Amino acid sequence: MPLSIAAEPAPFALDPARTALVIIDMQRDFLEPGGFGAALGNDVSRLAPAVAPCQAVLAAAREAGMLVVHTREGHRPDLADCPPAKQARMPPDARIGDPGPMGRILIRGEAGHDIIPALAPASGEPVVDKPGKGAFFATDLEAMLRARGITDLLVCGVTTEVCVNTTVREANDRGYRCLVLADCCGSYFPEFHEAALAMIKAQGGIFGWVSDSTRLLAAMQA
Ligand code: C5J
Repeated sequence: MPLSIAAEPAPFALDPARTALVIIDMQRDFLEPGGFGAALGNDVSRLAPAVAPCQAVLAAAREAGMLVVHTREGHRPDLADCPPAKQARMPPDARIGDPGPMGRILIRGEAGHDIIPALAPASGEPVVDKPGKGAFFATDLEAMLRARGITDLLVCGVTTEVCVNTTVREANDRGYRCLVLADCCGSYFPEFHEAALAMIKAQGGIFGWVSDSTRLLAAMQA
């Protein structure tokens, strides 16, 4: 019997056996000073409020035996998978691959590329390294989900309007039902966060549902 999660635009039926928690890009490069987010001129402290709700949802998903997938945005050290157009849009002294306080900016294997310690992947939880904004682009995420019979995604992470939104759109086009947890997502721009969530749930849930950690956990703990 699926759980019913209060959500907009309608309740979301959740079967933990067919659902994966996908935590998008909760990396030091986005949440801590000196990384990619800061290089783009953002106030990285704006993402901090999403951490504690993500931790609570992660603990509940592990307890329920759900598949947990973590993603990381980043590039190969030789930058072979980094489109020049992506790099060119950054300040000349702080581009992808340039040295920074957490190692080379947005490069796999560097300290800044790591997931923040508060949300560190547990042993056995897949980590998907992605070169783009969407978690399905140039990754094996879809193969992983199909192999495990996953049909629905709980989506958390940063930033709401960029990698979360892109991933949810990609997932929706592939037939996955996505429930985005608003307080588990964050943006450097509060107005973009709100608009991104509004877009997902508008028009009868044009590409997903929106709820929050409180409503999800209430249903899971009942
Ligand atoms: C961005 C992301 N904002 N993870 N990446 O460039 O949302």
